[in-house]
Amino acid sequence: MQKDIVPVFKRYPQNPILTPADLPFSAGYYVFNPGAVKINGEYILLVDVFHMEGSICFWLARSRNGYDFKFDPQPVKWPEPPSWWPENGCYDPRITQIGDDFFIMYGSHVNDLGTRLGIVKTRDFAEFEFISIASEINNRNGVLFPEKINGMFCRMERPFGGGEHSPCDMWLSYSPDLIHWGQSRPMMQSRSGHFDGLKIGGGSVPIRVDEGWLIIYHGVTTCCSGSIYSLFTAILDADDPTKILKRSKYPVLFPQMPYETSGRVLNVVFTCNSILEPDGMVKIYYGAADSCIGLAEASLKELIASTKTPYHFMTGVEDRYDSQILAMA
Ligand code: BMA
Repeated sequence: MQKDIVPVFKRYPQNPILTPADLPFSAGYYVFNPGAVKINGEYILLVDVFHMEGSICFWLARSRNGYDFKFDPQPVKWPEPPSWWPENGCYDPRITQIGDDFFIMYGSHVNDLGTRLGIVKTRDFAEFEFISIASEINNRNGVLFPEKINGMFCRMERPFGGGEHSPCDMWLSYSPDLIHWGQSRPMMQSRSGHFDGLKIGGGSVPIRVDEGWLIIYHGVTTCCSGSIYSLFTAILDADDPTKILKRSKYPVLFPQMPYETSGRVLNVVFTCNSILEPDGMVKIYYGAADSCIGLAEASLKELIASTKTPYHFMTGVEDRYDSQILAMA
């Protein structure tokens, strides 16, 4: 029996929308995994640029229509980290607006020491203020919720302890001040036998919907030639986001196009953002093969409708819903 699985996100036909050739000079080999916001009609991407010195810095790209982007002439003037954490790489920014402030939670890397979650604040994307190195062990995929929950800042995170491939599941932590973090709880696990069977991590900033919080996260599986990074959705309880109400069974986007299947890292689609438009469409500006940036769109309604599989903490998934199987032959 053949099942035809159609991903919910539809790619922009002119993808990729940004490649290294769009940089103002040949500073970077690869551009990928941007954070994104829309402010007063302007789309701003904070882009990972993998440069010739072998580390990653941030560069802004801007657009008035959400499709045609232009890089700024220079990279971002990123703030100095504390002397005890001599950051020599920053990547995968998630940008959360709270009031007039934009908080950027990102992977802060120090050679030989590892990766922590860093937090930087801006109001205008011109001046950036360092807030904290906000994790004690290796941690990535930190995503700050856009509202306080039970009076506290709240983040999804993916601590990974020792090695890169130690169990990689999603946790949730709270903070009164964005500096001290705690009340950490496990939140969501990888699902063996699925395309998110090896590791998972937060992607976009959660979107508040009637049922709770909709998130787009990445899930990894392996095959003989390495890892495959796809995107999935889940709906979390509004007041206790460690409660996963539903999860998409199949990826809402998975690597299929040549610019996603080949590049610096093969078979990767990875998002750090989503933009909800007034007409109910959701845009994601996703990293493709850690090399360039694609745009894909889906309606919020469809994303919610396709997030159907009930999820039971530690016992896995009731595997009954074939909501995304559109045709069977
Ligand atoms: C993850 C992060 C991402 C990257 C992905 C695929 O662990 O490092 O920045 O896009 O791997 O290589």
